[in-house]
Amino acid sequence: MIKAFLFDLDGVLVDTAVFHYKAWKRLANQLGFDIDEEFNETLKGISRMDSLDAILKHGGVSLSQEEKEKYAKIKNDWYLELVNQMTVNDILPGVETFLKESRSIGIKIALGSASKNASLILEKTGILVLFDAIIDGNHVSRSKPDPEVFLKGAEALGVENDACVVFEDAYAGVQAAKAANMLAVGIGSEEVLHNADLITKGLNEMSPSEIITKIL
Ligand code: G16
Ligand code: MG
Repeated sequence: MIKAFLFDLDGVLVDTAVFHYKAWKRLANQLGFDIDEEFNETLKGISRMDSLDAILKHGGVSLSQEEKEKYAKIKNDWYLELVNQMTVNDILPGVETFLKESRSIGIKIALGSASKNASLILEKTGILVLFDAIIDGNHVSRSKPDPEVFLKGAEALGVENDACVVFEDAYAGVQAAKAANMLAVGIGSEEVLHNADLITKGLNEMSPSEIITKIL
């Protein structure tokens, strides 16, 4: 029996990838090189410091740990300028209805995100109150595909792992869900998310009850 839904943030509930991209691009430009959208795809779901390492490698730049921390903070300040302008209009289509319907049929809800800014984003978009637990980049030490973020989510909700469904837009996120012995709904294309148990284009495509019926 399905008792809980665990949601990734970026790409499932909101589209903050474009803000990350703008801020990372600005940083790369300041360091004398550029990144494009194709490269940005490889950063989805990856933690802030791991993203910075990948970007510096891409630009052929090497920095000390101290400099890296300085630049990660600069990028995050630029990113937060964009996040602070977010409103309820920045939630992806169908998200609010999906969360409310899930709650109304007794499903518990947790967030499982790599972002350290997750609570702020949920608050700005008005959906924080719909969550029973928030597990984000401040609570985990290992990035997806490690299952840590989802295992902690199930634990916080008091639900067995095999009674959880994870909603993810990244291949590594689906891998994390499977490693946690959970079911996974891939949000996006079949090409990328072929490791998911069920694939849909967005939370506006299927109701929570339909997801539960189809995935079992
Ligand atoms: C998100 C994004 C990543 C970002 C990470 C950390 O992951 O997809 O691009 O690097 O969070 O974000 P922050 O710098 O805010 O801590 P997720 O797991 O929500 O898809
Ligand atoms: Mg994501």
